[in-house]
Amino acid sequence: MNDEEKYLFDLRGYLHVKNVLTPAQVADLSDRLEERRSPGGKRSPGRKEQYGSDRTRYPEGESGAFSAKSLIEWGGTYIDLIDLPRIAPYLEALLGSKYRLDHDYIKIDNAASQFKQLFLHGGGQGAGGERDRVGPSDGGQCYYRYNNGRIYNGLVAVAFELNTVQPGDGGFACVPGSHKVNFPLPADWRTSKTQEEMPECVDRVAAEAGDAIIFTEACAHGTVPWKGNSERRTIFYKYCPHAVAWSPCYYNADRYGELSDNQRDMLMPPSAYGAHDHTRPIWERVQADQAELQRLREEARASEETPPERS
Ligand SMILES: O=C(O)CCC(=O)C(=O)O
Repeated sequence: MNDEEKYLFDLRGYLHVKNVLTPAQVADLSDRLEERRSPGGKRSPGRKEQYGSDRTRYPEGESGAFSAKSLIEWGGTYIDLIDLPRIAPYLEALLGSKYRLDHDYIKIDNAASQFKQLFLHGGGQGAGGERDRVGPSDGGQCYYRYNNGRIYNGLVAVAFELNTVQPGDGGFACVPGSHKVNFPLPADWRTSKTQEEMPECVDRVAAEAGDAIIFTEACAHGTVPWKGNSERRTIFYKYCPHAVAWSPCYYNADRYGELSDNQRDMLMPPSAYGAHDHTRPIWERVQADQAELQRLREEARASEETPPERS
């Protein structure tokens, strides 16, 4: 992260980083999404499409802690995104040397989302206050600070665009500088039903396919009602300091095939040590126990589903 980028991030609370993904990476991410998205090629307009490990979604009937859905299960470039060499220096500058991936998801905007209103959340030293969706029980967790030459953040999002978002289409927007503001967002500005209603202080960010928008969740932000002719498909990977967790469920690094040591470390559950000789063996054992539990559950479910043989 160079000095200009540090200046801009500190000033605005977000950074637009161009050409992060190659066309081949965009194509791979896109193909893997579409494979899962449209059984039989049919899309149901108006249906809420959500994929990934959003903070409060669990597969039914499972214990949430180690079994939340994740885009990482989709393999290929979804695994590479955990620790992209182009993005890692930004995360290190914004979060410190040991940070963890907390959750991931994809957001799709199209004609069906044109009536979804902009809901600005986060922002300010208390990150939006007690009614805020980012941290409803303690908004202050979603902090942005600068101290003794270092930047500190409670949660940093990396949004990877799979489609080009033209000016005026919609997509990511924020109130630049609101990560440092001392007053709550005026109530009338929190929601806007249309683009025309949006307060002037909101910045909309147009981006090309393959670009990334890195933002602190402490900056008031949201999604602009969609007006584009095509779709916006955006992948979010959200990172936090190693001792912090936003999602109530953790990744189980044993579930996603081959990962690098760094990727495994970044999927570790939170602890004061982060990925460390003290914590690694403990979590590896917990993950192995969870995998065994899951195997036993699947076995039990399969035997319940097998109809008894006729005598
Ligand atoms: O659509 C966007 O880029 C904003 C997403 C958002 O509000 C969030 O990640 O909290």
